[in-house]
Amino acid sequence: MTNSVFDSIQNPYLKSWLAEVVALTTPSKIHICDGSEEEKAELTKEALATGELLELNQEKLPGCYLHRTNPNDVARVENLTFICTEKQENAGPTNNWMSPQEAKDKVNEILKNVMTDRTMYVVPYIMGPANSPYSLIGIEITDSIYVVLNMRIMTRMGKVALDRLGNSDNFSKGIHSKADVNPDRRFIMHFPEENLILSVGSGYGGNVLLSKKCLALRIASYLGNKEGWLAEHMLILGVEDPQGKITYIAAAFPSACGKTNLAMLVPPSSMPGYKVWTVGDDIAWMHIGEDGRLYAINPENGFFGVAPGTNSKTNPNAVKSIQKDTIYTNVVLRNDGTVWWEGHDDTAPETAIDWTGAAWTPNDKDTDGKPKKGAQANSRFTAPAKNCPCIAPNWEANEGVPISAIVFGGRRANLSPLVYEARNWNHGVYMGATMASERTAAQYGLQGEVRRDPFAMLPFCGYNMADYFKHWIEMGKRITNPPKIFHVNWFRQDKDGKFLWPGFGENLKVLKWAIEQSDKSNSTSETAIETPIGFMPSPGTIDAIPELFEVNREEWLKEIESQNEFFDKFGDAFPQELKQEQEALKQKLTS
Ligand code: GTP
Ligand code: SPV
Ligand code: MN
Repeated sequence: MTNSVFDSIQNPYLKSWLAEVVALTTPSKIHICDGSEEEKAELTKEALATGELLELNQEKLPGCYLHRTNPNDVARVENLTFICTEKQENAGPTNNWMSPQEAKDKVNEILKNVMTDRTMYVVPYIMGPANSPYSLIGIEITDSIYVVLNMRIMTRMGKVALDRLGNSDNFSKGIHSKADVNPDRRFIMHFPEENLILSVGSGYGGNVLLSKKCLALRIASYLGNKEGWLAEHMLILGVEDPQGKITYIAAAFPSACGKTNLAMLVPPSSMPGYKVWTVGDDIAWMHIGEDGRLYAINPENGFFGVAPGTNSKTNPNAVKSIQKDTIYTNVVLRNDGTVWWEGHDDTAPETAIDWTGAAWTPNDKDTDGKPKKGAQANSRFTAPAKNCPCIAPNWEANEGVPISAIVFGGRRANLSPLVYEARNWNHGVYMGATMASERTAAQYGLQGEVRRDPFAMLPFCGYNMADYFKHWIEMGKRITNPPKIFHVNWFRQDKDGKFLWPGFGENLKVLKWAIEQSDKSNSTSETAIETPIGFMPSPGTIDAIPELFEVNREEWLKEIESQNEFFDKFGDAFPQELKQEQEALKQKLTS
């Protein structure tokens, strides 16, 4: 049955692996994706026929479709995500671990004959610009058209990837099946030692677009540690100043904490002549260049962004990016065939269809009496990067862009000031390692609870995080011309729970200070003062209320205790360098 399809595949390694997966999953049909427009049209038609996609108003939103996931399947499942290394210690204390054999047995039982009545799609893809030396190739096998159409936006997919692969065996293998979308039979398994990913029982974003969190972060971070580079949960942007000089920044914030917003920032009217260019909004792969600087590429080809809160005030460039060729997931469907969500430009429609497909009005109440939301809190859009009006002209540069500043941030109602600068690389690594944030809807769990999320990588590090911290320290020794490192917090609140900082476009004022600091060989000057936690803007340098810069010594000493609860998990593997940074901070706070 499969001969003619397999004939189009020359690569012997791919051929034999496909044969294995076909024998296991016994699909009724096989489709090797070429990435063409005709293929897109054909698959879209099929998805519309089955209801997997709903057509939106093609006049107002050309090329746009809506998808609804199973209500039991609306976010990443960290509790069902595993790192399956031979030795448990290589997964470390922050990852769920399962032995590779046990994991495969579990998943293969679910994959057995799972595609009997389904088509198996083979999705070849490149992460990174098609000709970049830093790009990686993956093959995702899936039984979901939604996945294929999303991968088509999020990666360089189809013939281009097979061509680049040639006869090499150097590709990441991924198998995905929605199976019966049953949370009890849902697993996202990673085998970094084999460059293999197995995902079953889900149809949602980060669980199933295996290019993204699974390959570009979990597997890639493992490879980066082995090969001497960094795979990070970071946006990449360029700030152009009025003289036309562009400075590139990479920034790590946890999920749903403002990466897409910052990456597409529109300068406030108080900063004429400035412009922000987007290179990436979620993932950065960073290598050391010949000049000793750190260079970043965005491995992705699109944005899988949070819909709620996206409007012309918060993110006009995202709004413009999602007017065509966009797949919406779990948002409200209006009567005119357009979409809506909480925090949209338009006021709520009087009547509409909510994300579950049920009739909805903004007056509806949940069982707890609170207003019932029309869009799922983690509803998303998938949009091509080329739709973005501020996409950097060089965003696909093979060598990447040189990074002058690295910014860490979290969602902290208290404690953390608007911005502070690390004293040196290792202090910066300590700042990344001690990141914490309030939980958002991007993952299951108690919303709002503060949890430690080092480098915004807690859910995405494919190996022992103690080794990850060491890798960052080691990289610092090799980067002869390092970026400066900063920590920001857009989310500090007053006693009534009101944000103290306006955020969004205003954040550029903070980036401007960081860029100016990065240009200086010596951080203290008229524009910066030294505090126990690092350098901060001198009073008046950034136009912001003084509370945003408060450093409460008692709270910080408590923070150190909480950091230790986390650090202690790593035992002896935890790097001494970070303990020394913490000791130095403690001394400064108590002297
Ligand atoms: P992932 O795609 O999950 O990795 O997340 P992300 O970091 O790209 O998140 P995104 O930019 O979509 O942030 C979404 C949430 O952060 C929305 O609720 C925004 O309103 C909020 N947000 C972003 N920037 C700011 C800011 O400067 N201030 C405040 N108060 N909220 C912000
Ligand atoms: C995140 O949760 O950090 C995301 C969305 O970027 S997902 O791809 O679903 O992981
Ligand atoms: Mn993310």
